[in-house]
Amino acid sequence: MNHSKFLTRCLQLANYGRGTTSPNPMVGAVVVHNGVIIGEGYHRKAGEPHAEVMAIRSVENHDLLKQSILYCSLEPCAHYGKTPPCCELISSHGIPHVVIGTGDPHSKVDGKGVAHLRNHGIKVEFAPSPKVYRQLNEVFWTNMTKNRPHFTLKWAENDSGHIDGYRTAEEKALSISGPLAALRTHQLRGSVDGILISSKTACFDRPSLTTRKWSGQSPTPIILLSQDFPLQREWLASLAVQPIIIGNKLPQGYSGINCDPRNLDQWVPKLLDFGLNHILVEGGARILQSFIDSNLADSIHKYISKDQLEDGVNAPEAPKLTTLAQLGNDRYERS
Ligand code: AOF
Ligand code: ZN
Repeated sequence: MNHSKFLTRCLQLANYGRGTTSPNPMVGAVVVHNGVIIGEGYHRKAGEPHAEVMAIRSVENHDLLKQSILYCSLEPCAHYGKTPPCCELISSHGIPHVVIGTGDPHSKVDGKGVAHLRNHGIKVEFAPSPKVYRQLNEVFWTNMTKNRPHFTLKWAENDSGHIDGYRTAEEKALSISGPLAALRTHQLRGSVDGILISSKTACFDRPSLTTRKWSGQSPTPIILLSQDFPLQREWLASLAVQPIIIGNKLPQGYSGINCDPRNLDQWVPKLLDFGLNHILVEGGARILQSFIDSNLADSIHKYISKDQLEDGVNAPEAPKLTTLAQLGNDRYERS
């Protein structure tokens, strides 16, 4: 039996849940009888049925389940979360054979789903490599295995390696990347839960931090408070989404985490409590560098324009990136 095409179908199905499953992973499942797909399903939203449940429910003749193979992109769960364990549903239907893309890193599952199936005499096989099934849910993976949000870093620099000129808060920021890069950035903003900047960037640029140029929700602003750059109430009040502030003296009426923002260990894991599973770090340079140096840069998106500047604020030093595309005049690189 060629498992790969059915596992690929699981990935396609899982992708239908993109953008709506968080904090849960995207998962797809397929029921195959004598080489023919007789049921399909995917996980649509946290709190709603899992992919395996949807796939089994979609099979018209349940008698066929006893001679079918169930394919799923993620190990069937073994715990009562918002929904009951999928592994029990599978064994109760007498499905004799299950093929899985990758194990589930959730501490309440992590092999227990597979153990339940094998203990019930079910043959369990895995995809030859778990890589693509993990990549599909990289945010979930970071959340589960590192107990912190997944961080995507983004900046634009020019050909001389500067992200800005030297300037005062009254002077406008140097415009570096073009309109296509801006579209991509807004697409990214529409796919994350939070967007993180320093209070220096807030004071200098007064950014709106919204998803204006793409569809999707605007992320929650997360602002790292530096004593040298107090936040202006007017700017805070202008934000489309109520921000979360990290710092020693939180402004009245705003929630956040009371701590020294330079100690990343103190506040980074706590962001999960605010439902911030995926965070876009947009600057400035010092914050971006501290995320890279602390091994928190899970993904980097960088735009490089053709302009040169004699002197200015140095861009962060990034690990080697891969060129993905030319977006107008900007080279788009990613880790
Ligand atoms: C599966 N199939 O389609 C998904 C799974 O609160 P619950 O009950 O929805 O459980 C959420 C956890 O279940 C989630 O953290 C992950 O470990 C697993 N997700 N498992 O068998 C699915 N979405
Ligand atoms: Zn499940």
